[in-house]
Parts: sequence; C-alpha cells; structure tokens
Amino acid sequence: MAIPNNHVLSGLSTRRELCVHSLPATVFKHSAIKFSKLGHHSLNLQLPRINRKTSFCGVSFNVIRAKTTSVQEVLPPPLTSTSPPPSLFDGTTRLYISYKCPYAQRVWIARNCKGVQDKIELVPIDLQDRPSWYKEKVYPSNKVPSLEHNNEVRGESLDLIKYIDTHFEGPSLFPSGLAKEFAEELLSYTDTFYKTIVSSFKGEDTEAGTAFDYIETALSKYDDGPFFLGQFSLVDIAYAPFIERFEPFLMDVKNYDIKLGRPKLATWIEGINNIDGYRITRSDPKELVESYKNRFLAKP
Ligand SMILES: N[C@@H](CCC(=O)N[C@@H](CS)C(=O)NCC(=O)O)C(=O)O
Repeated sequence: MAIPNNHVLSGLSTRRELCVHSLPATVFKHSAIKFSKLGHHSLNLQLPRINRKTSFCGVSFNVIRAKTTSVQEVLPPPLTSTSPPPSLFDGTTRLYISYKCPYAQRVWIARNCKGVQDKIELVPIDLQDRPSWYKEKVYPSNKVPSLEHNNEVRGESLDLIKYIDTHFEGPSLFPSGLAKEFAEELLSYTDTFYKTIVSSFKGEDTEAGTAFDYIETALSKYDDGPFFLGQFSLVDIAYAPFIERFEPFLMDVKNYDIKLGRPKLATWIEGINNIDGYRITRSDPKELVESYKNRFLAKP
C-alpha cells in the first residue's frame, strides 16, 4: 500500500494502535521513534482530518491528509535561572509553558490537537526557579503561557488557544456557526467555574456541586459526541486541565465523586482521556493532589 510522505495513517477512534511493520520509515520522518529497522512497532497518531478510509493489517483506517505527527514527542526539560535563553525572535515559534500550569496546559493541548508540534516549539520554564530573561526579554508579565510568533509575544490561555486555532494548520477546533455563541458562553464560564470550586475547598460541604451541575447541563446540549459541542473543541481544552485537578483532589480531600449522578460528566472525562493530544499533557494525579493540598489547605 503506497502512502504519500505527507499523509498520516490513523486508527479509527476505537482503535488507537496502528501496526506499522511494513511501512516505509520516511512516512514517520517527524516521529520521535526511528524506524530504521522495520519491525513490529505501535505508534499513537493524531486524528485531525479524515479524507478517506483504507485498511492495513486487517484493520480499517482513516487516511488523513496532514503532516505526519506523533504524540510520542520527547519533552524538553524545564529551563531554570541558569539556562541561557533560546535565540529569541529568530523566526521560531515558541510556546513557553510550565508542565504544571493548567493555563499553559490548555495551549499545549491545542498545539498538540492541531498537530503542529513541529511548527510550535515547546519551551518549558521552571516557575520556581525562573530565568530572568523570560520577564526581561520575552514576556514582561512573567507568567506562562506565552507564545512567541511572528516577532511578537502574546499571552492569556483562552486567547492563545483561539490564536493557535486560527493561525495554524490542522483541524478547526472552534465553531463558526450556531454553536459559537454557546462555545463563547462556556469559555467565559471557566473563570467562575474555577473560583466557585476553589472557594468550596475550605468549606464544610461541597458548594462545588453547582458548578459541576452547570457543566452537566451544558454537556446535555449536544448529543453527537461526549464533548461540550458534541465534537471535540477548544471548550473541552479550556476545561480539561482544571477537571483533571478537581476530580482527584475532591475525591481525596472530601470523598466527593464529581461523576456521581452526573453521567454526562463521567462520559466527558472518559472521552477527553482518549484524546492523545491531551493525554501527553496530563500530570500524575497524586502529584496534583499533593500540590493542591499544599496550595489550598496549608495552614497560614
Ligand atoms: N490568565 C492567565 C493565567 C496564567 C497564570 O496565572 N499562570 C501562572 C502559572 S499556572 C503563572 O505564570 N504564575 C506566575 C506568576 O504569577 O508569577 C492565563 O489564562 O494564561
């Protein structure tokens, strides 16, 4: 089966692993895995846009017209106060993040889901030991995320996920039609969602329930998929890093299961965990719980 170099073979959504034992190595030239010797390997690939179906190794696959992308990216170590800056404003697009920051995680997920890992370089920063050049030369607000693109640096995660969606190739992750208004409403609720839940942490019971009920109701609007707009979108990306933290923390600290009585939320969590571009960004839940305990429950 001949597959042009710039095509990707991708499993149907129910099959995430693709047997590649007789594919030419050049097909995977952007992959972190070297296919110099063609043996049996498995590789998770992004599913941006589907053009036609074919079958390989007895399994039906969608052939998608997109650059080869792999989620098996080797993640660079965070830069610290002793790290020199990259060669700033040299035309490279850089996404400055912290692996631990949920806001930065949103933008990291959007970049992965667009399949533009080779167009946007990840530059992780150690926020506990920040390099001074970051504030001085890159982003004066000294926060992550920020994006260096076309000789400018932009910030704010909700702006950046939209910016990446509109300025880079890959599948569109935001609706332009009827769903747009609903999508904007959900994006603007993210702040209230976060504040409502965090303010419940020290309370006797879980007033967080109202915020999760809002989510459950929102998830009932579209039924052509498990996500807020049915299909996966920037709205899911905006909520995912926070629900990733709230779920294990509330379970651990309050024995509160956010999925109980909320079947749509339970299905959403399952659905988002099947998105490769999100999965690679997830943190160890135990570490998230410990970090939230230190941050929100530590005695003054
Ligand atoms: N509203 C910003 C929030 C970004 C933010 O607060 N990032 C934190 C890390 S999670 C940060 O950089 N903190 C460093 C600081 O405040 O000095 C966004 O959505 O991007």
